[in-house]
Amino acid sequence: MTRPTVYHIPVCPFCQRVEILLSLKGRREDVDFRMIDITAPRPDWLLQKTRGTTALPVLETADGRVIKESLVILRYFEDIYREPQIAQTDPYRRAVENMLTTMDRDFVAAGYGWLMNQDPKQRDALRENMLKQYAQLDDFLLEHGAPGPFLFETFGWAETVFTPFFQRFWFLEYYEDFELPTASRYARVREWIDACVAHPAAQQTTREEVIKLYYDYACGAGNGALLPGRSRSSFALEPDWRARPWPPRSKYRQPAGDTELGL
Ligand SMILES: N[C@@H](CCC(=O)N[C@@H](CS)C(=O)NCC(=O)O)C(=O)O
Repeated sequence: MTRPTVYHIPVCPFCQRVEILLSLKGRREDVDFRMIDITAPRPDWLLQKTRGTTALPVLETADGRVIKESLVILRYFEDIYREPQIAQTDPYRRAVENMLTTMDRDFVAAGYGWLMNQDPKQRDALRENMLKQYAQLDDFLLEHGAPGPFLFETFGWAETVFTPFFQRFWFLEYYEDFELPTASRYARVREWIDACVAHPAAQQTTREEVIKLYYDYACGAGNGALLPGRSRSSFALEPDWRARPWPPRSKYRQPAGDTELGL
């Protein structure tokens, strides 16, 4: 093997981070991306490479070594494709970027936790929790960031880490009627999000793809799991999502079947 290969799942936000970084570096065409169907058991050849773990992305380097975890893979590509540098080089600015990056964990958990919730009584609390996350990001950007729209002058490391999730959270608008309020306490983070999702290096997915593929997540079944009465997951590669109808927005009623979802 002479080229690195990334094993990835379509619409996986962690995998998209890698594509964004490579695009920023003008290196996307130097790396092979091999799609894995999350709705089927992982093939044996892949499990052998990962020694049994199933989470993706996984990188197989040009000399056949295996690297897991999206942030570790980003760092590896940052190190082997040195120019242009995407991470900050000044130690303090790098620390700021890293502080922001570590906030992704709670942000992601809040968004996915709300999407997967099946108890209507929990909605208000989950909305509040989500707003708290946005308020914390806003506060961080005001304290440490440039005037805007990005953390520093350009779309960089923190934007690479967060943007896939800003785009996934389109599912909260659709399935939970969530909108980030126009109040001034969210103005800085709103500006950040708008600039991130519009950036040319981050156009690997669309709102329509996210909403159609994440229908089963909205009904409580994540990672390609099958809901009762269904024979295909909304994460299936076939039929192509473009050919499917938009799913029902109501996630607290009886889930739609294969036919209604165009599966
Ligand atoms: N911490 C990991 C998370 C990766 C992850 O959760 N990937 C999901 C897809 S979005 C996955 O592979 N799920 C299937 C599985 O874990 O078997 C990373 O940053 O790479």
